[in-house]
Amino acid sequence: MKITRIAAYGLELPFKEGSYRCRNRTETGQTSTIVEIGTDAGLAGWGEIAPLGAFYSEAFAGGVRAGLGVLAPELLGRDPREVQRLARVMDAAMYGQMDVKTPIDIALWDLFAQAAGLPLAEALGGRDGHAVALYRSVSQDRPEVMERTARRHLDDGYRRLQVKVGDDPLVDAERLERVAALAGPDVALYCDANGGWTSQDALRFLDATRGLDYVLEQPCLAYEENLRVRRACARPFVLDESCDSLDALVRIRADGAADGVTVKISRFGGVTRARRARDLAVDSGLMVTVECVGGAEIASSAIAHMSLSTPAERRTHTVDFHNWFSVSNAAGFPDVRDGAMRAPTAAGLGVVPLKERFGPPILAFDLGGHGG
Ligand code: 0XW
Ligand code: MG
Repeated sequence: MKITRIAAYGLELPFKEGSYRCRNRTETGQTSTIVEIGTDAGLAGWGEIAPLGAFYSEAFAGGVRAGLGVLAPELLGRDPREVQRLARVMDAAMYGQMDVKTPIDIALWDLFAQAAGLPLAEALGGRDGHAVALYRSVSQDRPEVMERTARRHLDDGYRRLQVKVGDDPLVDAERLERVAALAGPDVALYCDANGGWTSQDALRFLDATRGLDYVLEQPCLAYEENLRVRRACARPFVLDESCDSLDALVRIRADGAADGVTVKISRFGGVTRARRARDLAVDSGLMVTVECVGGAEIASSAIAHMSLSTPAERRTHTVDFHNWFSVSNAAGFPDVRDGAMRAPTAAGLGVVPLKERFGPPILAFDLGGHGG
């Protein structure tokens, strides 16, 4: 099988809720870049990356799209099923830039699984269970507004809430108190600062919320600051943004720096490396959330397949990003039920991209032709 075409499309994803705020920054939507890889076998693979915003990580749509123009020519004519080799081909052509590599790598795994006649979860070693528990982020806002947002998410069936903190720790404590009082003891609560606090803020928050039951996630940005908080924290502790490489994960393991980690597919350049990080985390006795930074059904499908191929006893939860946005980019994704997400059962990602919604490609490279 040969790669004969690599095209990329742009799609704006407005938040259904109008906006989303985390780490004290508000966005009204995410800009998705969708990659299509065509082959001489008539199969096509699809991938997606939708950075949250340039404030959140070293990724933004313009950079992703410029990078795709560099990488695409490197892959034309090659066998898409050689996913490991093509990850090294991309690394040789481009140092780092994991968000650029992500949609290509996901599309290659889509093709690999299609060629094997397997859903991606099975191609990754098997589906453990049929559904993954979902959490829903409660966007950062005034405490009384977050209480109303939490009420909506609970009414929509979510039973795990991620309260966005990272602001003034005493106002954050009020945010959590209101959501906790509303949610009751049967709802799992996570307080995710996305690195918005200093260690001093985090310790003040811990002190103000001693009587509440929740998991603390990524209080500070710097790893060493999180380590100081971890040493003073008597509750379960998750690192997300600090879990940004295999080296970082090895350090988290050696330092006992967390009880769980979040493996964002785009932080690792796609399925190829995110799977390695996931497996290392599982074998290190850590709880694991596999997700990504955003996206619609194409991204959600990669998230669902990777989450379901994670051992159930080590899987925390995940996120149904496609339900955050008012625009869909693929059909055939199973409905979320009872606060849990299933993965498609058709070969590959198992969704049908709605190509007619994508408009003309923003870049396209064809084997033997010109590209750009
Ligand atoms: C909740 N998320 C998955 C959405 C944004 O990408 C940030 C991220 C998080 O872990 O907070
Ligand atoms: Mg997080």
